[in-house]
Amino acid sequence: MERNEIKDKKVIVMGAGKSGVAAAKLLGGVGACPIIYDENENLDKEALVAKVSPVVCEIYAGALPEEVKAGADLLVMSPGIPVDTEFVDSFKNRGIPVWGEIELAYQFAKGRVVGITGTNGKTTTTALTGKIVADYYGKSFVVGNIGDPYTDAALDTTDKDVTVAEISSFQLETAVDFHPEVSAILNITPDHLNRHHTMENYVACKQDVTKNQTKNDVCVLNYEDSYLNAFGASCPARVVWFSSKTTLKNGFYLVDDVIYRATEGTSVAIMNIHEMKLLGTHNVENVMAAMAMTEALGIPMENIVASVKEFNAVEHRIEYVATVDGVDYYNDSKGTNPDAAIKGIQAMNRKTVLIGGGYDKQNTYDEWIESFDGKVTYLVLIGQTKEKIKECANKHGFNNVILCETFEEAMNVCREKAEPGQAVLLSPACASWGMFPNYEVRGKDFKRIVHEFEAK
Ligand code: UMA
Repeated sequence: MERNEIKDKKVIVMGAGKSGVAAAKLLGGVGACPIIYDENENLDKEALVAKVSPVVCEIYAGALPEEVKAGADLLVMSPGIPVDTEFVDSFKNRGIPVWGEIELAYQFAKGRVVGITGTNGKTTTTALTGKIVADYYGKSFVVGNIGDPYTDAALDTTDKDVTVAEISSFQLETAVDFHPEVSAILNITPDHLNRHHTMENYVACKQDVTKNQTKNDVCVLNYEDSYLNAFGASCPARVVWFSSKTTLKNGFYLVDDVIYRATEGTSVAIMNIHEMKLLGTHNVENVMAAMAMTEALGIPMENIVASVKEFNAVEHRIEYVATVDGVDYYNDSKGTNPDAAIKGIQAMNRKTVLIGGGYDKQNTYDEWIESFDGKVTYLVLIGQTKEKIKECANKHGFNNVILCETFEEAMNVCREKAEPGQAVLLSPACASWGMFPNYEVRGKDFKRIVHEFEAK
């Protein structure tokens, strides 16, 4: 299917969340006939009609009639819906193209594209890269997994624009022609294995951000990540490395709190990390990746550094909320896997009561528990994984574990257990699903309750 063939075509949009709504609107805007299908039989169709308005769509919830399926010319998938299913195969087997929402946007978007993936740090790096681009060019489109669908912005982009897209492994699974001029893979640690089944599949998905790149393009990679270090040799794009541990001959690296840019063995000091507002070595890595990407776009280093100095932490990422009764509350709801949650603990410089648990993505929690390092006084657990994590904590000799049925109950327990001078940290190492629609709602709920504590 070519973009100029889409007019009057029947396109099934699977999923009625953010991505599905935006995809249907784009399709309506280019003259196609979107048909939204969501497996939730209790879908609020009226609310959906209002969201896609003025575009008019057929809507199916719970089941899709065979004749509608048979008449489709294209299937557009929302990222949260698995693609290794009989439903998706039935389209592929008939030669019907299957695109992800990102691919649909890419087909209609103009200008230069930056694609950022990795297990952790994507959102901070994407927001920072978007800021550097906007500060220099006066404008940037910041889209994708960060929360604003690419299809919402695609038709507004022009040849002069730069789009900075955070791309998850789910979104890469259904990318076809998606071709960023500059890409980055920040790190790869186990996550979403319930969807991708094996680590091998997950790593391959992440590397696919480069699959349409050539040596005229740039891919920014983390030198310290063993998967990425190995991938460098076969990466189809020109690689720019960054490292927080090794002095590189080429690339960006950190020594004694200073970021350097090395070219053929000659190094130039770029900035002292105390000049930035972000905390933690993982954030220095994110900054180096953003520097490498924006340098590749042609932005002068002095402009890049000025933007980095101004940039603040993003919401839900080790975000300070308030101090109540001498206890500091931090929202790290974006800590949706053990590796991200380890960064949350590492950033705490005092005794901490920790809220963990949530949806089971079949991760293991040993390294997370080991990272507590005497800092965590109580582990307050919620959600589907609470028993599994408790067992793991006990195995590692950590017994101050409290299980709670609701989030409110967990918050009250934290308030009771935390002493003045200590911290309460929401950094659950799990997705929010099952208790919340997404991590943002979980983080906002945390902040709401903290502010209620404040008011009492
Ligand atoms: N649905 C089905 N069948 C299923 C699963 C879901 O019909 O098997 C339906 C649900 O009933 C619901 C809709 O699909 O109505 C939800 O679609 P979705 O899960 O793709 O969610 P969206 O609201 O479209 O949000 C998606 C991303 N969600 C996921 O990847 C799970 C958002 O990333 C992203 O911000 C948004 O598109 C805009 O591009 C969130 C996320 O959790 C933040 N991402 C994961 C992560 O960061 O770890 C990858």
